[in-house]
Amino acid sequence: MSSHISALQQARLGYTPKLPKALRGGSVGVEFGAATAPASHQEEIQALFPLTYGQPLVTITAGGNLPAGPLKVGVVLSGGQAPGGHNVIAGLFDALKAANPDTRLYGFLKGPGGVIKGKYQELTAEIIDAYRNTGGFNMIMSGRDKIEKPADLAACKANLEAMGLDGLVIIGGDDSNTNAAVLAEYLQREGCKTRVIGVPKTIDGDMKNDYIEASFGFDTAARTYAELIGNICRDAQSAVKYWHFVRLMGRAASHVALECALQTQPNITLISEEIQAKGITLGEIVDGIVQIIVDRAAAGRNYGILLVPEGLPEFISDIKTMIEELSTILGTEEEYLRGLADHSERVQYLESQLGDHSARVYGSLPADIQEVLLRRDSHGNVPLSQVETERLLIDLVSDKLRLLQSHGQAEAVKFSPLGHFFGYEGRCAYPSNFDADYCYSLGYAAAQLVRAGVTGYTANVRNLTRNSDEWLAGGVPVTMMLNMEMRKGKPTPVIKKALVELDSEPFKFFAANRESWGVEDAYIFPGPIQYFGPAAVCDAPTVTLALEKGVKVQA
Ligand code: FBP
Repeated sequence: MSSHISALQQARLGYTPKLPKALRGGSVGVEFGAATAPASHQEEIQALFPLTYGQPLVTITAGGNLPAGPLKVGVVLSGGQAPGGHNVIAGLFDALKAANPDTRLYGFLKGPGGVIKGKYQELTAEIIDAYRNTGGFNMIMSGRDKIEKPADLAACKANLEAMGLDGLVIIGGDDSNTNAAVLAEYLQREGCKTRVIGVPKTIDGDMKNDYIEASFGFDTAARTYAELIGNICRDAQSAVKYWHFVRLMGRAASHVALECALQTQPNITLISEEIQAKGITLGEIVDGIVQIIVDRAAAGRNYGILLVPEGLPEFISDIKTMIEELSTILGTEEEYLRGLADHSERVQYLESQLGDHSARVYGSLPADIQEVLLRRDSHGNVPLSQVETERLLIDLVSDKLRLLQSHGQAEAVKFSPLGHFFGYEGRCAYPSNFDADYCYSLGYAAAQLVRAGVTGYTANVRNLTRNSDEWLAGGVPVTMMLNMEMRKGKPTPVIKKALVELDSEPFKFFAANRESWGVEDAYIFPGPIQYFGPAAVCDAPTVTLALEKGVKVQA
């Protein structure tokens, strides 16, 4: 790391994250609740996780006496970056060292692949101190490998045993926490002493349920994008000549787009889950956008802001079907396709293999999007962050407006569109105070779960809309959050992704207000994240979390 650091980084290194009361004292204990079960597929899940199924919820309490012997613990960052990851590691380190200064913490390098390959580094106070309250995962880096195949599980076990690890903390999203459960069960079955604890991470905000109120990183990422969107709203109002189409990261769920809409009140926000629920087609989406553009032009406003979630393509029924058909073709013929001479040969071949409607949908897309749709990541997902949906919408809206104008309609419209994508910009921002505190507390909680000797749990911290004094820390058994879903044609246990619910308070609030945000300018300008200052400016939770917890919010 460079020896020259910014003034803000210097100041943030000295920030002391807030901890829940129960985690602050010298001695802590755990309380076990009643046995748990997943909401569905109980028998299948029990059969797959006979040893870790049904474990009780854990609450961490002040004043207990968890074992204080020296431990060896590993930590790994998995998947996409999310602000606050370094604070999870710092919280873990501080809690372990507070319990016993001889405990040692090891960071596996470049994600779960580091556990499989046995690549790690001991994390000392000197290393940790340089990363406190900073964004990014660069302390030990991340990766998207999955610990899943029998050979990978066996390699992990061999490495964990060789290192003599008592615990492994996996910081990741729904897939990585599912993997943590698979590894926990496997290690227990094999008689390996390493217990596995997950920590809920993802800027997408889709790892949440009754026990996990938010995934870390969502707060900071959404605020970073909201600042930029607010700035663009102000620019649009000043220049009065551009329509900005902004795509926002979030592989599947639209939580990021919804939160940004709630923070900034732009003219149009598409919510994928609503589009899917109502079976809205791409043509209908375009018509809806054009209508607002025409109405604003009639009111003398040839400018505006539209937010589109990254995950949208997979929520439009005909595109979703087409992507599924492509996945099936890729499953058996990827090599043949890659061997074809060029793009047009690939398109020709695919059009002959896809169903009629899917072939038409695929054929209608721009060449660069057609190519991205042929890629898959290690989890079998289309890399949607590379699909320029905002540009596709701009093209389709422009075509529609031209058509209307050729019929003498929409004459007041002057449409000058600009496209933006806000994604990677938000994933490594300095964590907001909320994320800095939340992550540090999660790390602290994970350490107590390792000390308590439990395995197959995700650390949780609840009561997040209250003062951090009142936050409650503990652990939720991963098996309790699992359900069975079809993955690569096979029923597979996975943590259910939390999508935007149309009957949730955040969506209802948005739906009740969006009409007035369309034609009028009701923009809100949140400005940059503030790290020092009054709590109302620096420590507030997201609007999504506030509404979910019944806190009153003003439009
Ligand atoms: P995680 O689910 O691993 O946290 O990653 C989320 C995400 O940031 C998505 O929003 C985005 O689609 C994806 O990662 C991008 O992946 P990559 O970092 O591999 O380009």
